[in-house]
Amino acid sequence: MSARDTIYQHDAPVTSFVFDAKVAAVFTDMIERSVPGYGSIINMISAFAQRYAQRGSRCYDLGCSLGAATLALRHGIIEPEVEIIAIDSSQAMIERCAALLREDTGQVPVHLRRADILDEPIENASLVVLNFTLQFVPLARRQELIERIAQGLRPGGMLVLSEKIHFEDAQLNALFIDLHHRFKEQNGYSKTEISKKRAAIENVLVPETLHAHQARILNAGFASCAVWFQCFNFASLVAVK
Ligand code: GEK
Repeated sequence: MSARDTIYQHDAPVTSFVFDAKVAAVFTDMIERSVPGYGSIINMISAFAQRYAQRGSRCYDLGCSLGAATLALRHGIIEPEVEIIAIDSSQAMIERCAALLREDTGQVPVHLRRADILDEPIENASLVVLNFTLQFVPLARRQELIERIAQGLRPGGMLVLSEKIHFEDAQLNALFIDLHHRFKEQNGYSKTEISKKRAAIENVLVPETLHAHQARILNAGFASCAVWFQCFNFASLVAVK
């Protein structure tokens, strides 16, 4: 069982959010209590892997954290000779992820790398997962990353992109932020914890509109793209090359 996230229960001044050892130690609890639909999205990544992982290809989990999506891929893949490349830039995440992978009995090989996903080649891919990672990539680098993913995918390959999203309509944007905060309160976070976390991720997690994501994906060379999951200001898209 994952340790409980109490990071913002303390009185220390709020500093910019980083994926350090403290966050890695409570990450599963944090993301499950903070992201509506996270469990469903992880489950469905297995279903996408079952259908889209091609024989002799690679599946990538970019920004893998503790490897929840990596494990979903690993247990969904049915084709032979597939390997998974799981990448995260946080040393603390990689260490914990490696320990969790050692406990898993899945047979698909997983290559875990500590690296910046902006520097890593994407090659011979049939399925690429960006599960709540692009939102942390500098805005100016997002297009080139999605283009490199499109280039590294085989024909018929798939990108799964999950993100916190922003709405152009100010009223709806405020409504969904409010409903998200209510979701967090229902999951045991206090109003103070919620507002401290919000301040900490300001300018670290930069959400965009669904329209901006779809336009970027299609500009990058994907043939089609659709939203397959949404709850308030959290959405997941699939794009096929
Ligand atoms: C999950 N996908 O459980 N290069 C590599 N890693 C990065 C980069 C980068 N440029 N930027 C951020 N990260 C996971 C959850 S969490 C989402 C992903 C969240 C990593 C960062 O270190 C962190 O582990 C992860 O992306 C984002 O399905 O915390 O909301």
